Amino acid sequence: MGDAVTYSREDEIAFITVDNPPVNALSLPVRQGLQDCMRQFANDSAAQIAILICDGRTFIAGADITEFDKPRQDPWLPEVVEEMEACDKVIIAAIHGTALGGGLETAMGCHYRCAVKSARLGLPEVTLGLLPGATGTQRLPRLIGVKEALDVMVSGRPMSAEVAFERGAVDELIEGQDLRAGATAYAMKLLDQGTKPRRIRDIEINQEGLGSKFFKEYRRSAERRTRGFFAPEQIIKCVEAAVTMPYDEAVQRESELFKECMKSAHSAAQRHLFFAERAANKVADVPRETPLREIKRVAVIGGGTMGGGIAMNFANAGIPVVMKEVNQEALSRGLGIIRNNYEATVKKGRMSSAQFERCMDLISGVTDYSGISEADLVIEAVFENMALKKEIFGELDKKAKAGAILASNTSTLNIDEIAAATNRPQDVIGWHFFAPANVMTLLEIVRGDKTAKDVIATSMAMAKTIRKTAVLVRVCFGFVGNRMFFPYVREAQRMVLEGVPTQRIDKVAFEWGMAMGPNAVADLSGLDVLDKVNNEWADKPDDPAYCRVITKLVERGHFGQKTGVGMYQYEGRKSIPNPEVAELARTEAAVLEIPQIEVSDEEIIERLMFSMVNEGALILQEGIAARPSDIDVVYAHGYGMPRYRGGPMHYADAVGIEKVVSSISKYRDRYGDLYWTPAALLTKLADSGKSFADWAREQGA
Ligand code: T1G
Repeated sequence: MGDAVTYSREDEIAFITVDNPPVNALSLPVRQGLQDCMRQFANDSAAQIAILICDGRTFIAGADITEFDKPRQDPWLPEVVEEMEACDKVIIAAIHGTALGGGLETAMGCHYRCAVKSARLGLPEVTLGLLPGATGTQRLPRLIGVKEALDVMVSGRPMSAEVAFERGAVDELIEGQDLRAGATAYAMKLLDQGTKPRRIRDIEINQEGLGSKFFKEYRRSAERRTRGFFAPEQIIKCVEAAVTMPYDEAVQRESELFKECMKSAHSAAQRHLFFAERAANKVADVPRETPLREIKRVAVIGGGTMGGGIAMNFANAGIPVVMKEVNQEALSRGLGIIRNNYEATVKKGRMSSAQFERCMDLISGVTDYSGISEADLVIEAVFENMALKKEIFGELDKKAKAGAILASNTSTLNIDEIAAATNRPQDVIGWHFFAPANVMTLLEIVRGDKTAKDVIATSMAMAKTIRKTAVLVRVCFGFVGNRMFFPYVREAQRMVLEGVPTQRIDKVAFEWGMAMGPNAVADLSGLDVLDKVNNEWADKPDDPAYCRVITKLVERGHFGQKTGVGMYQYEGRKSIPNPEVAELARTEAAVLEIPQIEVSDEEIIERLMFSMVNEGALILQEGIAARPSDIDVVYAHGYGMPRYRGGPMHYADAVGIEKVVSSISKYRDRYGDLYWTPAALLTKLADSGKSFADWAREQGA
């Protein structure tokens, strides 16, 4: 392994080249190397100008996140950036791939920036619960304006090179992909023009539009978008300092606030999810080099809400997709829903008409199995009924081409049983999308006992192609997400029976950070759907109180949002408490002899979250999920759990496994063993003072 950073010179142009695969992160050797090479340039009288450039697929993608939990080692990045800027000879940053976080801060320490058009530039630290801690909060507002800089940092979304150029963050766009040649030409141009170093720290902040209310207004708009997150407010404070303080003082302020973010539980959770999402891609028994099956055409069986959303994912990725429905009327309805969805996106300006036309052209419809035989991947998305799914897979076995992947969008049913309806169980796999399927990023991929490794590898890779975060799980009722969701809803329902108002339970869950409370989610998913799933559940607990209120509401034809009445009453999208529920709960509680009790907010959270964690531990014991962090990815991407909680298993580690077990035991003492027997894994971890993260490390997961 050569030096992470090397110095070379061609005539009067010096090259400072970073080579630290996979993403040129600013690890200690890179920071040290940058400082050394910069000093070499400063002292190299033959070198008139320098180009900072990176080998590999990207410019510097930020600080090395793996170093964050280790003691600080100098040189620290802000120092390197300041020293680079202070150089009295011009340094140009030549950018390809991504210049992110500390990478863009380093580039802003340079005097000029050039980039290929495919490059992206951003400060995504907020996605890690952090802020740009190497002068980024001071430099970007000077370069592109306060509002634009705040938007980039608070959203965490990168700019394209062209937008960065328009805004002044990039000085030269390189035509074509030969960055080195383009950067060299740009350097020559600057030399010819006798260009001097331009230091961003010396640029005055453009105060235009920054009236007295600017930050107040910005805070209000940001609050709505980043509810509950710690870091966005710290970023706003840094930019406020940039506008009101001298540069060096404001940099000091940035450094203080950076430290606060770094030690926050939020950042620990969000960094955990960063690595959890990347780990979820790795399947222990499916080697990275497993050859993938080619997916050029896709078919979707069922053009309902899920089927339509699924089809859109492939059209969005430029893959032709044929959608099958039982008759023309149903097909027209399905295609109509797709068209409406796209038109709504165009209206919101998030899609051009050309893109709209392109996607619609890629989606076709049939009412028989013609066209299915050309598909490399067939996804069944019909009603949640085993007999119907088996019938369809029997048909697909006859009609689909050899080697086609046969996937089911079932959300609970047994993939092995579905696969047994074919003569090619090795080609059968579960692809569990979440509603709305064209929006939700989670894809639970369910491997059956006979699913072939290349089918698994191809499915995981295709998930990336359609911009989904895939988590591989094994077969059990409800897989990972729904299986853990059942106890969550169960406890919410039990508390309603015990006299806790529906809206209070939801308010506590919402303030804890959930996108919606359990009762509101039940109404959104459809009480009839939940009730049907409960009744199909072979291992449903023998408990008459189990989701009793839902069962009773369904008997009265109240299915939630879709009927306007459920756990809440709905006036349009507005929900108001449904007095019928409290009445129903009192009546049923009396019949079931369930005492009305006082419940604290802490107990509400404990029962909702720890019932899930306990089920999560059972899932790990059974090997349904490969690692605790996979479960966290499922909940962050599929169930509206805020990233600053890190997912249920990380949350349990943050609370402390001993605390989780002692609370579970407390509820067992009150309710008995049926639901509240701590999982063996939990007890073992508590007894050994360990966490799920420790367990995962020991498993090598
Ligand atoms: N540090 C360490 N490892 C990193 C890394 C980083 N910054 N970025 C990526 N990796 C690893 C990743 O774990 C994976 O490892 C491999 O690289 C490929 O990544 C002071 C404090 C650049 C857009 O937030 O967004 O700078 O799994 O699978 O899909 O202000 O990685 O192969 O073992 O994601 O092509 C700010 C984070 C840091 C950018 C490429 N920077 N990275 O995506 O590959 S904080 C970021 C990304 C900071 C300063 C602050 C993406 C990518 P493995 P990958 P990809």
